[in-house]
Parts: sequence; C-alpha cells; structure tokens
Amino acid sequence: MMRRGDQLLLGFFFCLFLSLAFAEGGRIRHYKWEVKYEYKSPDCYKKLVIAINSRTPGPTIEAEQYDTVVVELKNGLLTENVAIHWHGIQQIGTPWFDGTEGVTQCPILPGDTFVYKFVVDRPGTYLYHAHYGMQREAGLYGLIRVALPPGVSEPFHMITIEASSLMTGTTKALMNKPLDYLPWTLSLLIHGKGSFNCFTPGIQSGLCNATKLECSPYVLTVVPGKTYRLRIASLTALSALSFQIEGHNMTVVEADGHYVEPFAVKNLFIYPGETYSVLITTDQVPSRNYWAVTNVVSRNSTTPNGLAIFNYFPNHPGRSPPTVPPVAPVWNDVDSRLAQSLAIRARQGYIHHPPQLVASLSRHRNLSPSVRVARKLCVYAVLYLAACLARLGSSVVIVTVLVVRNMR
Ligand SMILES: [Cu+2]
Repeated sequence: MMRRGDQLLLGFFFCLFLSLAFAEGGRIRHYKWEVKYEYKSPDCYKKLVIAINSRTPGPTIEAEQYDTVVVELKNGLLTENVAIHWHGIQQIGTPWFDGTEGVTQCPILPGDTFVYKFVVDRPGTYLYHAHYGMQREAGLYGLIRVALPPGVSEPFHMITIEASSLMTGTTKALMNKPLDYLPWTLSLLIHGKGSFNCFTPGIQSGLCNATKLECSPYVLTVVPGKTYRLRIASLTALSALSFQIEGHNMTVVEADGHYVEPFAVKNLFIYPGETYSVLITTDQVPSRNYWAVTNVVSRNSTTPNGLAIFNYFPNHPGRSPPTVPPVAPVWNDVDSRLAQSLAIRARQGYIHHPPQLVASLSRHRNLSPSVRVARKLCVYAVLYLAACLARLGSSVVIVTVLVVRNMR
C-alpha cells in the first residue's frame, strides 16, 4: 500500500500535470504588427494613412472560441502614441489589455513595443481600432472573426460557405484635428476601397486620380446557388449607413457577437461600432455581377456611395454590373431603421445573462470547459489529500490553501 507521503507527492504531480496540460485553453494566435504612417490612395485621393504592416484595414484576426490572441505591437509612428481597443471582446480577467488609452493602459510611445494578450471567449464578429486621437479615422482598424471550436455548429443550417468578411469605413482629409473642424464624411470605403469625388472644389487635384487600380471597387466573389455568411462591420465616424446588395435579401443572424432570431432585410442599417452577420443566397441571374452599396443615412448627405462588386463566378471580377447602383432609403426614413431595431431579438437557447459574481469568477469564465473540469479535479484531489494527511501537520494545510487559491 502507498505511504501517505507518496500519495501527497503523487497528488502534487497530478495537479501539476493537469495545470500544464490545460494551461490556457485553445490555441495561441500570435500576431506581430508594426504601425506606421504611409501614403496611400484608398479612395483615389492620396493621403497619409496609418497602416498595420503596410495594410489598411489591418490584418483580420482569425481565431476560435477560447483561443488566446497575442498581438505584439510596435509603434512605428515618429511623433504619436498608439493604443488599440479590441471592440466587443469582454476582456474578463484582462482589463488592462482593453486598449483604451488613458483609462486601462498608458499609450504605447513612439518606438516602443507592447504585447496584448487576451482570450476570445465568445464566437462572433468583432473589431479592433486605434483608441488614441483620431487614428481610427486615419485607417488604423480591422476585423476579428471568432469561430466556434471544432465539432460545434452554428445555430443556422442554411449556410454552405463562409464568405469573405467585409467592412465599411470612411476617410477624411483632415486627421488628428479637433472634432469641430472635421468635415462630414468625404468618402465611404468598403473593405478599404472607395471613391472620392475628384471634382470637389478646393482639393489638390493632382493628388486625386479616379482611375487608380488601388481604389478600384472591392470585389466579393461568390458561386451561384449557395448561401453565404457575410460579416459586416462599420467603423465610420459621424455616419450611420445603409448597406445592400442589389437584388438580394439578407437574413440577419448575428448582431455584435450575439445570435439573433433570423429576420430578413433589403437594407441593413449599421451604426459606428456595430457588427452583423447576414446570410445571402446567390439565387439571381448568374451571368452578371451585382452592386454592393453603402450610403450615409444619418443626414441629408452628398457623400458619394461606397461601391463594391458582388461577383458571380465565373464572370470577370472587374466587370461592372449592367445596372445603376440601387438607391438607398431616404435619409429621414426613420421608420425603416426603427423597424430593424425592433426586429432584433436574442436567439432562444443562446441567451447569456451577465455573471452575478464577476470579480470572483473573472478568471474562471475565460477558460474553456475542459480547463474548468481539469482545475476542479485538481481542487478535489488536493482536498482529498489534505483530508487524508491532515495529521501530518500545519504545513500540509498551508500547501492545500495555496494550491486551492491558485485553482480559482
Ligand atoms: Cu470601439
């Protein structure tokens, strides 16, 4: 029979093994980014933008639920600080990585590197964006896609293919100026591409070239007869938008990282900071392409439409649709927007109530179920050993208390 000292040793290594085996839960998704100023013409008008690894929008973060995202961020701006906010990520247990400069972290100084590390504990569509000055409007933003773990399926069955993600944004001629001096939205971008009106009075016309390949419409290629999930997000400033795809209805299934009861729309109204997933069936005439359009609806605006091409394979992706882009709802059609808001209902069976004891559960909730089970087993093992060996003296009790505290 095993001696009590051996039992204690065995229990200790058992706990160590479980803790190491399930240390973080999920995989590590490591990204190495450098933020820099660059000259680009995303809307055909050459300007200074803030890019991540030379890209705006920045790289899409792709992860699965319970993965740990690690972003090693180098601030390559010479004269400005940086901080990145992970919009929609709960940061339970890691509030210091929320990226709100001056609130949860000191900004990253020019030349410095900071490592963000957090768990993505909910599936869904999220965003990241600069949280310092007006850097978001200068192009420092991107998407976060959190998929379900392998073997778990989405609560909608009509989907056959996951489509490319898509987001809308705006650019402005003036960056990092006080808000009062910002002009209205000058152009709308779909996935970083848009069209500025090169005939706008007062601009440096030599910097505006509407024929540049860099600002040709974003192309979303689809195969006829399929149903796609399209993730749509908006990081515009001062503008509510309408988004539609010519001739196609959209079924909304997710809003801000929460499943919703499906409902159909022709136009999706989207406000800054919002994300949606919609299902689109490619059931229209397959021999042509279609327009994807976004328009400003929050005021009577002269901002040009943001246009992209919904490309039915195998038509050429650069072939313009034979029609004029569909017209947006009039800006003061408030009833349509209200109808969309009222249609949003949490999906039955997927309603997550806020935790009651956020503080004490904080670290626990960020972990995957397997980690929680492993840690519970560990706690029980320690308690059992403590009960067996209580006669060995106070040192065993102290070890037990320390281990149990670490298991929370
Ligand atoms: Cu945000």
